[in-house]
Amino acid sequence: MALLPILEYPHPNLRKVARRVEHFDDELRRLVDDMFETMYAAPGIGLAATQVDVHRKIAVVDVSEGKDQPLVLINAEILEASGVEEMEEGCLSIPGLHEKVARKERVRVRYQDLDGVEHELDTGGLLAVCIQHELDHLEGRLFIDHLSPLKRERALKKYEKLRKRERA
Ligand code: GNR
Ligand code: NI
Repeated sequence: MALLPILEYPHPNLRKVARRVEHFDDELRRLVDDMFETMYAAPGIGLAATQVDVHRKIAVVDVSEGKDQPLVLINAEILEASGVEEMEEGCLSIPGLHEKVARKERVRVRYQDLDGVEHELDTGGLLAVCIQHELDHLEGRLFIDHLSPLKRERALKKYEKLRKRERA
C-alpha cells in the first residue's frame, strides 16, 4: 500500500478525460488499494483516478460514518438522474475551498466492480452527490465549473489567497 500524490488545481492534468478500464487485473487492484489509502488518509469521502494522475475510469467512495463502506466504481455511468439538491462541496484537488453546488438529488448508476461484474445502484443524499463529483473528475470537470461565472471568479480569488497564505 502507498499514499499517492494528489494533483491540485490548476494542474492541467485535472482536465484530462479518463478512458475505460479494460483489464481487471492485479495492477488495477493495487491502484484501487492505494486510492483508498490515499482517500482515507486525506481524509476524504471520495477520490477519482484523475486526481492521482491516472486517466482511467476508476473512482473510490466511502461516505459512511465508520469509514467501513468502501465502494469501487469502475467504468461508471449515470443512467438516470432526477431532482435538484444544493450541497456544500469540497475537493482534495482544491484544498480549503468549499462552495454550494447544485446537483441531481437521485442517480441511477451502472458500474463494474474489481472483478468486472456489472452492478446498478440507485441512491440519493451525500452518496449521490459524491458519485457525481467523482464522475465529473473522470470527465475533466471540477466542482467550481458548476458555479455561476461570478461565484466562480470569487471562489478562485479566495483560493488564490488561501494558496498564498499557505506558501508564506
Ligand atoms: O472529501 C470530499 N468531500 C466532499 C464533500 C462534498 C461533496 C463532494 C466531496 S468529494 C471530496 C473528495 C474529493 O475531492 N473527491 O474527488
Ligand atoms: Ni474532488
